[in-house]
Amino acid sequence: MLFSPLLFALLPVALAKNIDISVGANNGLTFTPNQTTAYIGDTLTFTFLTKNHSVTTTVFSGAVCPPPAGGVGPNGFDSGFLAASGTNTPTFVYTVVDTAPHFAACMQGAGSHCRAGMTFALNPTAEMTYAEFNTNAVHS
Ligand SMILES: *[C@@H]1O[C@H](CO)[C@@H](O)[C@H](O)[C@H]1NC(C)=O
Ligand SMILES: *[C@@H]1O[C@H](CO)[C@@H](O)[C@H](O)[C@H]1NC(C)=O
Ligand SMILES: [Cu+2]
Repeated sequence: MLFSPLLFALLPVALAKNIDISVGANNGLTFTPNQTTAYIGDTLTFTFLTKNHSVTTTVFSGAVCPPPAGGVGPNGFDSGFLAASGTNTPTFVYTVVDTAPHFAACMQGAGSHCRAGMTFALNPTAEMTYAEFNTNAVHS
């Protein structure tokens, strides 16, 4: 009883995990996986495998593409442009700080990658799905 508040405080830290996301696998304009669920304290490691891309948060609908430099917040994120070259595959690590949905896309080509469906969702919901976000991006 006395110790349960402490246990609850420590549990999320103890269970924190990393999720790996490939960026541009097989020269594609893709994030693999293109959506994930994560909890506070988890990390997302984006590995940039080909070309020159970014992962940058943006709005769910409306002016989705291109995402603005710096990303859309609160608690948004932006890797900046990261170019892979041969065996040099840069990474960007984001530590999850809330359970809100975050929608991200690539800034490259003035939004052309984003409009081609280079999109990603962290903690999408039943009302704000990855599929709908991606459709919004393609049509933005
Ligand atoms: C997202 O990834 C899933 C699983 O690989 C795939 O079936 C789906 O086509 C992808 N969606 C888009 C819009 O790329
Ligand atoms: C990556 O793309 C950005 C934006 O187009 C560009 O400014 C930058 O020079 C590129 N970096 C490399 C290494 O090609
Ligand atoms: Cu891109």
